[in-house]
Amino acid sequence: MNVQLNQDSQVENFHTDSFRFDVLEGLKSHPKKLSSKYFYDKTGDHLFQRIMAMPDYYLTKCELDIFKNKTADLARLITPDNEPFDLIELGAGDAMKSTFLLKYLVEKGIDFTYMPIDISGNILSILHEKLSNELPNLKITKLEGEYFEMLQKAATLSSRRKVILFLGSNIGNMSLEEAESFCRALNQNLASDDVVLIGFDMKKNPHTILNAYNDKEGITAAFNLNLLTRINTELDANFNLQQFQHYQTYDPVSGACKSFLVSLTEQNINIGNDCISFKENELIDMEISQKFSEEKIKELGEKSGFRMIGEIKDSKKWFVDTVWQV
Ligand code: AVJ
Repeated sequence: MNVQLNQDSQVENFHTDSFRFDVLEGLKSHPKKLSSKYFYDKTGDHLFQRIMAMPDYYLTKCELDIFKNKTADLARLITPDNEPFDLIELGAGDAMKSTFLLKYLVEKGIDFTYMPIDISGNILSILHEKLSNELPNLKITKLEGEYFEMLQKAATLSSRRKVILFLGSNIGNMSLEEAESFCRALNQNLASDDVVLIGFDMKKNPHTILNAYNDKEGITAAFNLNLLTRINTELDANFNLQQFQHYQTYDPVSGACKSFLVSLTEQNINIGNDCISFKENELIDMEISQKFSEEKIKELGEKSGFRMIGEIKDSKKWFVDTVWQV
């Protein structure tokens, strides 16, 4: 019991140390920057649920349309011969969309193991519980940790062909350069004939995109500001949320949809023993949600060493799930 507690608190310290390091490094850069991967604490998870429920946030609805209504097409692309394989999902969360695919594959009697990867052991336990109830015949192996470490672990657990799911336009949270090195690393961590299915949000009417991220209710603003609250509680800081304002942009040429926080006054913020100064109207670069053209997606796949297998769009053609093979 003691040992267990001790290990947990060491893991806890390790997380806090890298969070503190990244926050301070980001806020000491020019322009100031925070990573959107830290948005998802308990409040952040809840706010993202509310974002997904907003009528203007079309992304989840579009990809759900694909997984619900084009399941057989998806299955045919990822398992054309119905040979046994492992289905690995990066950042599985509640697997709301992929559950439609899992159900279809189980009902067809295809031999596969679902391996959700998530950094949150808590989320994985909840997911495991939910799926064991809904699909008692589904084989599940939980992989708790970082994507690439867990991909390597998956390779040691079984030698079956791997299918990797990376859904929800999570790839959009990387700059185009980061996305390219991520895809290249993915390619290098897989074996030949393995496939990846990646969800991309496509360029479309710029108003539609901006509206998805610039809601009048201020939920997206709260989602951004919550990271300051998280820094206050976890890193002993004193951000005053009244003194920061959310600002959203979309550049239809580059496809970069970006969010910033604007400092409304000149102010000094303490973070533990460090102090960060803000000028009036100084920005913190918070998040990128990159939108893609057909050409960019093709270029990304080719540059990272994949072969195009197929793609499925939702009925509005706003979102695409693309399948690439190593
Ligand atoms: C979870 C990364 C897909 O970028 O659209 C939603 C996060 N940010 N509203 C996105 C988000 C603001 C979302 N992803």
